Amino acid sequence: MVDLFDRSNAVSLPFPVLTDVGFRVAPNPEWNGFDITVPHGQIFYAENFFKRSVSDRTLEYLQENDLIDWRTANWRDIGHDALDTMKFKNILWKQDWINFYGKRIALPRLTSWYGDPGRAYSYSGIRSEPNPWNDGLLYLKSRIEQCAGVAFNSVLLNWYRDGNDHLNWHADDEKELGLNPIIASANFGASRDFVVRSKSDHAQKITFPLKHGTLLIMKGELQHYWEHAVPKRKNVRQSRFNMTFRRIGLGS
Ligand SMILES: O=C(O)CCC(=O)C(=O)O
Repeated sequence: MVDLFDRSNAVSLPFPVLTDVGFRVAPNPEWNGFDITVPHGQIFYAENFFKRSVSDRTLEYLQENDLIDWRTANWRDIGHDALDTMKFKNILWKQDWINFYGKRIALPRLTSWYGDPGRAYSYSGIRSEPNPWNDGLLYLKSRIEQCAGVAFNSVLLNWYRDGNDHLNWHADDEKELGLNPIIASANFGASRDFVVRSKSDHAQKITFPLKHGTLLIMKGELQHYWEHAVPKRKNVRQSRFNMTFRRIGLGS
Protein backbone atom coordinates (compact mmCIF):
# COMPACT_ATOMS: atom_id res chain seq x y z
CA MET A 1 0.00 0.00 0.00
CA VAL A 2 1.25 3.49 -0.82
CA ASP A 3 1.90 5.63 2.23
CA LEU A 4 0.30 8.96 1.31
CA PHE A 5 2.27 10.68 4.04
CA ASP A 6 5.68 9.41 3.01
CA ARG A 7 7.47 12.52 1.76
CA SER A 8 10.82 10.80 1.17
CA ASN A 9 10.36 10.92 -2.63
CA ALA A 10 8.91 14.42 -2.73
CA VAL A 11 10.91 16.76 -4.93
CA SER A 12 11.70 20.17 -3.58
CA LEU A 13 12.91 23.39 -5.11
CA PRO A 14 16.72 23.60 -5.17
CA PHE A 15 16.66 27.17 -3.76
CA PRO A 16 14.68 29.02 -1.09
CA VAL A 17 11.52 30.98 -1.82
CA LEU A 18 10.00 33.42 0.64
CA THR A 19 7.19 32.09 2.78
CA ASP A 20 5.52 35.52 3.17
CA VAL A 21 1.83 35.97 2.35
CA GLY A 22 1.25 35.70 -1.39
CA PHE A 23 4.08 33.21 -2.10
CA ARG A 24 3.29 29.61 -3.02
CA VAL A 25 5.26 26.79 -4.60
CA ALA A 26 3.57 23.87 -6.35
CA PRO A 27 5.33 21.01 -8.14
CA ASN A 28 4.46 20.71 -11.82
CA PRO A 29 5.01 17.01 -12.56
CA GLU A 30 3.90 17.30 -16.17
CA TRP A 31 6.92 19.48 -16.98
CA ASN A 32 9.21 18.29 -14.23
CA GLY A 33 9.32 21.75 -12.65
CA PHE A 34 7.63 24.10 -10.19
CA ASP A 35 4.95 26.75 -10.46
CA ILE A 36 5.91 29.59 -8.15
CA THR A 37 3.33 32.22 -7.28
CA VAL A 38 4.58 35.57 -5.98
CA PRO A 39 2.44 38.62 -5.18
CA HIS A 40 1.34 39.88 -8.63
CA GLY A 41 3.07 37.31 -10.76
CA GLN A 42 3.98 33.75 -11.59
CA ILE A 43 7.22 32.02 -12.43
CA PHE A 44 7.68 28.50 -13.78
CA TYR A 45 11.06 26.88 -13.05
CA ALA A 46 12.39 23.59 -14.45
CA GLU A 47 16.01 22.97 -13.51
CA ASN A 48 16.54 20.22 -16.11
CA PHE A 49 14.02 21.07 -18.80
CA PHE A 50 16.31 20.13 -21.69
CA LYS A 51 18.03 16.79 -21.68
CA ARG A 52 21.81 16.84 -21.52
CA SER A 53 22.38 15.96 -25.20
CA VAL A 54 20.16 18.86 -26.35
CA SER A 55 21.86 21.33 -24.00
CA ASP A 56 25.34 20.21 -25.07
CA ARG A 57 24.48 20.48 -28.76
CA THR A 58 22.95 23.91 -28.20
CA LEU A 59 26.11 25.13 -26.49
CA GLU A 60 28.11 24.06 -29.52
CA TYR A 61 25.55 25.49 -31.97
CA LEU A 62 25.76 28.90 -30.31
CA GLN A 63 29.56 29.15 -30.59
CA GLU A 64 30.54 27.37 -33.82
CA ASN A 65 32.64 29.70 -35.97
CA ASP A 66 35.30 29.78 -38.71
CA LEU A 67 38.23 30.94 -36.57
CA ILE A 68 38.43 29.59 -33.05
CA ASP A 69 37.81 26.25 -31.34
CA TRP A 70 34.94 27.15 -29.02
CA ARG A 71 35.89 24.37 -26.57
CA THR A 72 39.18 26.04 -25.67
CA ALA A 73 38.46 29.67 -26.62
CA ASN A 74 39.01 32.40 -24.08
CA TRP A 75 36.25 34.65 -25.35
CA ARG A 76 37.05 37.41 -22.87
CA ASP A 77 40.38 38.06 -24.59
CA ILE A 78 38.97 38.31 -28.09
CA GLY A 79 38.80 41.96 -29.09
CA HIS A 80 35.83 43.71 -30.64
CA ASP A 81 37.47 43.85 -34.08
CA ALA A 82 38.17 40.11 -34.17
CA LEU A 83 34.67 39.41 -33.02
CA ASP A 84 33.19 41.68 -35.70
CA THR A 85 35.07 39.88 -38.48
CA MET A 86 34.56 36.34 -37.13
CA LYS A 87 31.90 34.31 -38.93
CA PHE A 88 29.70 32.42 -36.52
CA LYS A 89 28.07 29.50 -38.25
CA ASN A 90 24.60 29.76 -36.72
CA ILE A 91 24.17 32.91 -34.65
CA LEU A 92 24.98 36.48 -35.70
CA TRP A 93 26.45 37.74 -32.44
CA LYS A 94 27.07 41.44 -32.03
CA GLN A 95 28.56 43.84 -29.57
CA ASP A 96 26.13 46.66 -28.82
CA TRP A 97 27.26 50.05 -27.56
CA ILE A 98 25.45 52.57 -25.45
CA ASN A 99 26.03 56.25 -24.91
CA PHE A 100 26.68 56.99 -21.23
CA TYR A 101 27.16 60.69 -20.42
CA GLY A 102 28.81 61.24 -23.81
CA LYS A 103 31.01 58.13 -23.58
CA ARG A 104 30.64 55.11 -25.86
CA ILE A 105 30.37 52.04 -23.63
CA ALA A 106 30.24 48.39 -24.72
CA LEU A 107 27.31 46.45 -23.24
CA PRO A 108 28.74 43.86 -20.80
CA ARG A 109 27.57 40.91 -22.93
CA LEU A 110 27.02 40.03 -26.59
CA THR A 111 23.53 39.88 -28.04
CA SER A 112 21.56 38.72 -31.03
CA TRP A 113 17.90 39.07 -32.00
CA TYR A 114 15.91 36.58 -34.07
CA GLY A 115 12.26 36.59 -34.98
CA ASP A 116 9.46 36.77 -37.49
CA PRO A 117 9.92 39.52 -40.10
CA GLY A 118 9.03 42.97 -38.82
CA ARG A 119 9.33 42.12 -35.10
CA ALA A 120 11.92 44.81 -34.32
CA TYR A 121 12.74 45.34 -30.65
CA SER A 122 14.16 48.32 -28.79
CA TYR A 123 15.94 48.35 -25.44
CA SER A 124 18.52 50.68 -23.88
CA GLY A 125 17.96 52.95 -26.88
CA ILE A 126 19.12 50.17 -29.24
CA ARG A 127 16.77 49.13 -32.04
CA SER A 128 17.29 45.60 -33.37
CA GLU A 129 15.79 44.22 -36.58
CA PRO A 130 15.33 40.45 -36.28
CA ASN A 131 17.57 37.94 -38.01
CA PRO A 132 15.53 35.18 -39.67
CA TRP A 133 14.91 32.02 -37.63
CA ASN A 134 17.23 29.05 -38.09
CA ASP A 135 16.61 25.36 -37.42
CA GLY A 136 18.32 25.25 -34.04
CA LEU A 137 16.34 28.16 -32.61
CA LEU A 138 13.08 26.87 -34.09
CA TYR A 139 13.66 23.49 -32.44
CA LEU A 140 14.14 25.08 -29.01
CA LYS A 141 11.21 27.44 -29.59
CA SER A 142 8.82 24.59 -30.36
CA ARG A 143 9.90 22.60 -27.29
CA ILE A 144 9.38 25.64 -25.07
CA GLU A 145 6.05 26.55 -26.67
CA GLN A 146 4.64 23.13 -25.73
CA CYS A 147 5.38 23.88 -22.09
CA ALA A 148 4.46 27.59 -22.13
CA GLY A 149 1.22 27.02 -24.07
CA VAL A 150 1.74 30.09 -26.29
CA ALA A 151 3.53 30.80 -29.58
CA PHE A 152 6.58 33.07 -29.49
CA ASN A 153 7.59 35.24 -32.44
CA SER A 154 11.04 36.40 -31.38
CA VAL A 155 14.01 35.64 -29.17
CA LEU A 156 16.73 37.78 -27.60
CA LEU A 157 20.02 35.95 -27.09
CA ASN A 158 22.55 37.06 -24.48
CA TRP A 159 26.10 35.73 -24.27
CA TYR A 160 27.81 36.27 -20.92
CA ARG A 161 31.45 35.44 -21.78
CA ASP A 162 32.36 35.04 -18.11
CA GLY A 163 31.25 36.27 -14.69
CA ASN A 164 32.17 39.86 -15.50
CA ASP A 165 29.43 40.04 -18.10
CA HIS A 166 26.13 40.87 -16.45
CA LEU A 167 22.71 42.47 -16.82
CA ASN A 168 21.49 45.32 -14.64
CA TRP A 169 18.13 45.61 -12.90
CA HIS A 170 15.25 46.04 -15.29
CA ALA A 171 11.76 44.77 -16.07
CA ASP A 172 10.71 43.54 -19.49
CA ASP A 173 7.92 46.08 -19.62
CA GLU A 174 8.34 47.62 -23.06
CA LYS A 175 4.97 48.40 -24.65
CA GLU A 176 5.52 46.09 -27.63
CA LEU A 177 5.73 43.06 -25.29
CA GLY A 178 2.07 43.46 -24.34
CA LEU A 179 0.35 44.17 -21.03
CA ASN A 180 1.27 40.99 -19.12
CA PRO A 181 3.97 39.35 -21.19
CA ILE A 182 4.88 35.68 -21.08
CA ILE A 183 8.65 35.45 -21.41
CA ALA A 184 10.47 32.12 -21.51
CA SER A 185 14.15 32.00 -20.59
CA ALA A 186 16.30 29.06 -21.74
CA ASN A 187 19.82 28.69 -20.36
CA PHE A 188 22.96 26.91 -21.49
CA GLY A 189 26.57 26.77 -20.32
CA ALA A 190 27.79 28.14 -17.00
CA SER A 191 25.27 28.52 -14.18
CA ARG A 192 24.40 32.06 -13.22
CA ASP A 193 22.08 33.58 -10.65
CA PHE A 194 18.94 35.25 -11.93
CA VAL A 195 17.70 37.54 -9.19
CA VAL A 196 14.12 38.79 -8.99
CA ARG A 197 13.17 41.54 -6.52
CA SER A 198 10.08 43.61 -5.77
CA LYS A 199 10.14 46.97 -7.53
CA SER A 200 8.54 48.87 -4.65
CA ASP A 201 11.07 48.42 -1.84
CA HIS A 202 13.50 45.74 -3.08
CA ALA A 203 12.86 43.89 0.19
CA GLN A 204 11.48 40.71 -1.34
CA LYS A 205 13.99 38.82 -3.41
CA ILE A 206 14.36 35.35 -4.95
CA THR A 207 17.59 34.02 -6.48
CA PHE A 208 17.05 31.43 -9.20
CA PRO A 209 20.08 29.37 -10.22
CA LEU A 210 19.84 29.11 -14.02
CA LYS A 211 21.87 26.13 -15.18
CA HIS A 212 22.77 24.22 -18.34
CA GLY A 213 19.30 23.17 -19.58
CA THR A 214 17.13 25.21 -17.17
CA LEU A 215 13.89 26.82 -18.32
CA LEU A 216 12.24 29.69 -16.45
CA ILE A 217 8.99 31.33 -17.55
CA MET A 218 7.80 34.71 -16.26
CA LYS A 219 4.10 35.50 -16.52
CA GLY A 220 1.11 37.35 -15.11
CA GLU A 221 1.69 40.87 -13.83
CA LEU A 222 5.29 40.09 -12.85
CA GLN A 223 6.92 42.76 -15.02
CA HIS A 224 4.79 45.50 -13.41
CA TYR A 225 5.76 44.69 -9.83
CA TRP A 226 9.12 42.90 -10.04
CA GLU A 227 12.45 43.50 -11.70
CA HIS A 228 15.31 41.15 -12.47
CA ALA A 229 19.08 41.12 -12.97
CA VAL A 230 22.01 38.80 -13.67
CA PRO A 231 24.70 40.14 -11.30
CA LYS A 232 28.45 39.82 -11.82
CA ARG A 233 29.97 36.63 -10.44
CA LYS A 234 33.76 37.00 -10.41
CA ASN A 235 34.37 33.28 -9.89
CA VAL A 236 32.58 32.24 -13.12
CA ARG A 237 35.12 31.70 -15.91
CA GLN A 238 32.93 30.00 -18.53
CA SER A 239 30.41 31.34 -21.00
CA ARG A 240 26.74 31.29 -20.24
CA PHE A 241 24.02 31.74 -22.87
CA ASN A 242 20.51 32.91 -22.26
CA MET A 243 17.61 33.08 -24.71
CA THR A 244 14.42 34.92 -23.83
CA PHE A 245 11.57 33.95 -26.14
CA ARG A 246 9.05 36.72 -26.46
CA ARG A 247 5.82 37.79 -28.13
CA ILE A 248 6.28 41.14 -29.81
CA GLY A 249 3.38 43.28 -31.02
CA LEU A 250 0.64 40.73 -30.24
CA GLY A 251 -1.03 42.45 -27.30
CA SER A 252 -1.07 40.71 -23.91
O1 LIG B 1 20.19 36.39 -18.90
C1 LIG B 1 19.17 36.28 -18.28
O2 LIG B 1 18.91 35.33 -17.56
C2 LIG B 1 18.15 37.41 -18.29
C3 LIG B 1 17.94 38.02 -19.62
C4 LIG B 1 17.04 39.19 -19.55
O3 LIG B 1 16.51 39.52 -18.52
C5 LIG B 1 16.80 40.01 -20.72
O4 LIG B 1 17.39 39.75 -21.78
O5 LIG B 1 16.01 40.97 -20.60
